[in-house]
Amino acid sequence: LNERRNLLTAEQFAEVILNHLTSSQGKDPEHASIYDWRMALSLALRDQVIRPWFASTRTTYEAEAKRVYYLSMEFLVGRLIEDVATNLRAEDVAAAAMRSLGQDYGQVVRDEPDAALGNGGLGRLAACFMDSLATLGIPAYGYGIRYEHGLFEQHFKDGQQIETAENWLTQRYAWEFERPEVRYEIGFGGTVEKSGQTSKWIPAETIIASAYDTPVVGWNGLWANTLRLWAAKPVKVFDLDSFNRGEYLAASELEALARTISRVLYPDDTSEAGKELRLKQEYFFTAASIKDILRRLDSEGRVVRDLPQRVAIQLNDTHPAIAGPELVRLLVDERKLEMENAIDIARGCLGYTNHTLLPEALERWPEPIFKRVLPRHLEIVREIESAHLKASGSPVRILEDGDVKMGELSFIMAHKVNGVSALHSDLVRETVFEQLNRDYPDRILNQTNGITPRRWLHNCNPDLRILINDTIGTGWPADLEQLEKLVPHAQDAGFLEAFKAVKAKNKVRVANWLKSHHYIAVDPDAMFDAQIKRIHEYKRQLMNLLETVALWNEIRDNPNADWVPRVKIFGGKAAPGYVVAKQIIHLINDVAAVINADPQVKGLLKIVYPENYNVSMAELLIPATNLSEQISTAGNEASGTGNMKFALNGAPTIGTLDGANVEIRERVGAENFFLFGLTAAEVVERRKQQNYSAAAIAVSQRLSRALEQIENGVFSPGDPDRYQGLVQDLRQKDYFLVTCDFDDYFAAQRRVDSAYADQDSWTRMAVLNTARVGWFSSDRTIADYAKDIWNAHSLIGGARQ
Ligand code: DL6
Repeated sequence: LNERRNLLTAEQFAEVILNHLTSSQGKDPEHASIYDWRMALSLALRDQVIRPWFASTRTTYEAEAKRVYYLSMEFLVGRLIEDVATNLRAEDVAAAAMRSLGQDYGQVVRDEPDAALGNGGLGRLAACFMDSLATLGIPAYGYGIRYEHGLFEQHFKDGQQIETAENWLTQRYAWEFERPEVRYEIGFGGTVEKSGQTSKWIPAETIIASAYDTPVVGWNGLWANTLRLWAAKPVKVFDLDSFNRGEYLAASELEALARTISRVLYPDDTSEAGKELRLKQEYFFTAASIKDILRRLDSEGRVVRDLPQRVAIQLNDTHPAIAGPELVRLLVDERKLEMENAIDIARGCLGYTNHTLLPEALERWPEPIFKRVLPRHLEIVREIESAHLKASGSPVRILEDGDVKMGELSFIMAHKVNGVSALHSDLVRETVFEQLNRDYPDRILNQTNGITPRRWLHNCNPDLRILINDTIGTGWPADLEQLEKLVPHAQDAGFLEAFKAVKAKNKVRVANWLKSHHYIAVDPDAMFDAQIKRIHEYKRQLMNLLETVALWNEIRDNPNADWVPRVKIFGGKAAPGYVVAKQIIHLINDVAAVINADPQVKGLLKIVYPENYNVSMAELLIPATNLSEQISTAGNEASGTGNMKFALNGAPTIGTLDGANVEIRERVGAENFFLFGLTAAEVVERRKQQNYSAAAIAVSQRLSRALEQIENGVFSPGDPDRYQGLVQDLRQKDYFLVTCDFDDYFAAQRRVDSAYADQDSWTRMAVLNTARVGWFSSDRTIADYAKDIWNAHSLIGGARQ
């Protein structure tokens, strides 16, 4: 296996880079820009992936191994240079080669734009899973959409979020290979022709799905899988007749229309977009992927009966739920199988992961839209529904109230359904799929999320990596639970000092970056307290902000008390159409402007909110953070993965018993976690009470004062009524129980202050967080999916260590 790695010396690697600079970029070193150097470096690294990539494909064919297909609307990949270099174990060689060419390796690495083909947790999880599938040597493809514009760029104008289009493809993407020969026709609309028992769909409109492949190499360069992204193209590129008539726009219309399908990532991860275009996007990439899977099966000389033995298809949420009906359609209409047999075969392949309980995020398509876009699929959904009703006697329907319910469809078409943390999976069983769980009692299982330790410790925190390597050896990136070996070192004063020094250095790095990129000065000796994630009411950035205002008041009331200096860091984007979330952003910036300008709290409290939070920003901020804010209303955060990243990098959590927080706390120890707030069961009970928010506000003088300040315009003097609506909602409704958890949260924050004041014990706590969260490696998650859902196997066995 090791022969798959083509270990070059720095001199040899420099030569490869120079070759690419001249032959691929057409530049000589004297005239090359940083972009040229980055492309040359990336292409040189990509070259090194080819050997393991080809070898992995060959091994998979020879072993006749089962393949995993991960279907996801989102892959939030981020930058790749460091990822590829370290997985190839070539980071030192690459850095030395660039140095020898007179280039600053770090600067070139940072020049790479983030591939932002995702909104948040769900998309980043998919990217971590791709890394782990390759590291474990499990044959797999990721299938998604090659969006021309990734997640929008966020700017602040007068404190308000402004969105502009993201343009990652205006530069060439170094990592991908275009596959013009891999193309499928994808239809929409039209009619269904019947002839006896057979049906044939005649689409009204057809576009082409065209493949672009990015190899994904795993740790040690032993295995590489493929991320295959589909771009939409027209069947006929250009209409010459129109052009010749002088109708220039009409001549290109076909192309523009087709390309619309893969043009933009929907910037909303929690609510069904309600757009026909979104349904078309979902069908587009799912149908292309299913055709590709069947083509590969055919090429191996297999028959469709073999599908469940050869193929595991995982649906990343309901977005690719149409995979079930599409596979059934192809099996029945084209391969002439019986309907029930086709449904069973499809179910044998499909697994479905649920990522949210929020009702607005469980997709439903109005039947008229569904029928207009996918008329044959609607018929098949009816067949699936009646087969389910007949087999189970269940009252649960897929078609209800004029909608096609994609959650129910996914559940019924999957042989396994999983939640993403223990609590979430329990709630999936007890709430959204309560009846279906009774109908199919063994179908739901839990797979707690994980994160790749390569990106989220090894690469983003180089000084901690070195300290850990020096302390327990280098086996941990492939076996993260080895971090447990750090536990005894939590008693070692020398180790604690070194650990603290790493954190201090990372904080200086962030302070310098804030100064140079955002013109904000922060004191690196203050506690860095971070809440970085999408802005959503259930995540309760508003509660964090209210606590900040209350703390500001207390500091001003008692300026001579022993305050622990804090920098509150916020980061995150709001969906462009989510009005309340955008108001929260505005308020954070307004509060920041007032507090940061107040000389009375100077040096004690500061709010920073760098714009355009993305994966790369997370990689910078997480290693520098002291306190991780995971404060969602219990029962709402399916898992969280930021919580794992912070703990791994030595930031204890202040949090509720929500999502994976529960399991993180169990592992790091209750004494190393700042718990507060209502439990999920208590949340349900509290919501049944009358006027619960008014009652909570009435007993909290601190909260009342902060709310009054906000509603009276203390933070928006030029527009004093700006936040009346926001505060009124808290007073009258407060669905996410900000007011009910506020006092307990404030008290937990003061426990944090006291704990932080004792730096030795704080650092011990931080070390124990790092040492005990190894279980949250996505390698463990993927190994469990492979065993419990996919029945897929590693083809590199123990060699990955
Ligand atoms: O499972 C990945 C991630 C979880 O960690 C988050 O807790 C959850 O909010 C997120 N869910 C979504 C919802 N998208 N949809 N549909 O992004 O998934």
